[in-house]
Amino acid sequence: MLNCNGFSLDLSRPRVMGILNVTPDSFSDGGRFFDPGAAREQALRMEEEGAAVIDVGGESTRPGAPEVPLEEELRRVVPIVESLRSILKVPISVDTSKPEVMRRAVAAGAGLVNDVNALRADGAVETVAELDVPVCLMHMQGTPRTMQHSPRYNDVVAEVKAFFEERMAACRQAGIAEERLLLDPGFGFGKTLEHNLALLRDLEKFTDLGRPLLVGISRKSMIGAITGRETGERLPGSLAAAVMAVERGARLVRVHDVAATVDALEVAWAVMDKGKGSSKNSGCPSGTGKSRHFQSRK
Ligand code: 9MG
Repeated sequence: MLNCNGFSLDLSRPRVMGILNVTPDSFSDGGRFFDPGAAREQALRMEEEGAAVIDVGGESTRPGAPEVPLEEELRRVVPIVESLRSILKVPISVDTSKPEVMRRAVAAGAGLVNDVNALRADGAVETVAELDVPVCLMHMQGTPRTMQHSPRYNDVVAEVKAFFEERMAACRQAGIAEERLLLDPGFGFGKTLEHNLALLRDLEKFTDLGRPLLVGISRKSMIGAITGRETGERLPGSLAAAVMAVERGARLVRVHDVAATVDALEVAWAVMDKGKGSSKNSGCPSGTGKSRHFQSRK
C-alpha cells in the first residue's frame, strides 16, 4: 500500500491511472480540459469509472512540444489540484519534471509525483526526498523536444534497466526510501516502434527490480503505427497493449479511456488467477481511496 499524502493506493493488483491534461496542446485531448470546470468534471467521471489515481499535467510531453514556463505550469496545475483534493476519494498525481511544481502541487494535495524525466532536473531528487510522497521514475532518451529524432540503443531492455538502477541509486543516496518508487519504461519517449515492442514484450524483466511498474501506452503513436488508426480510434489497440502489460507485471496503467480499461484489466486479472477474492464483483473492498490510517499520520 502506498501512502499518497493522506490517500492510499493499493497496487497488490493492477490499477488504472486516469489522464487529466490541463494543457492546450496534448496529443490526444489537448485543450479539452484546459477549462477548470471541464477538468473537474472529467476527474470525477474518471474516478466514477474506476480510476485509482488521477494524473494532472500542465505541460504536454508529446514529441516536439514546447517547454512551458514555470509560472504558467504552476497557474495551470496548482488550482486544479487544490480543487480536486476535496472532491476526489482517490489520490492525485502530478505529472511534472519541475521541482517547484512538485513542491507546490504536493502542498495543494497531490499524493504522487509522476516525472517523465526521472528526477534528473536540478533539485528534483532533493525536492522529492523532502516531500514524503511516492514518485514514478520514467525512462526517456533525450527530451520531449528531441526524443524522436533518431532514438538508438544496442539493447533497449538492458539499457532501460540500467537506467532504472542508476536512478534508484540516486534516490537512495538522496534519502528517498525504495518503497516510494514506481518505475516506467516510457513508451514512445525516445523509442522507435521496435524499441517499444521489445520493451512491452520483455516488460517482465523489470519486475526483478522489486518496484511496481507503471506503463503509458494509451492512444500512443505505437498503436497508430501498428493499426493505422488515428488517435481517437485507438481504444481497441490500447486495451490489447494494457492487458499484455499487466500480464507481464504492470501494476498501474496510465490511460485516457478509464471505464474500458478497468473492465479489460478486470478480465485479465481474473484469467491470471491472481484475483481470487479481489475482483470488483467478489465483495472485496476496492483498496483505493481515502485511508483513515494514512490520514491520521498527517
Ligand atoms: C506524462 N506522461 C505521458 N506519457 C507517459 C507515460 O508513458 N508514462 C508516464 N509515467 N507519464 C507519462
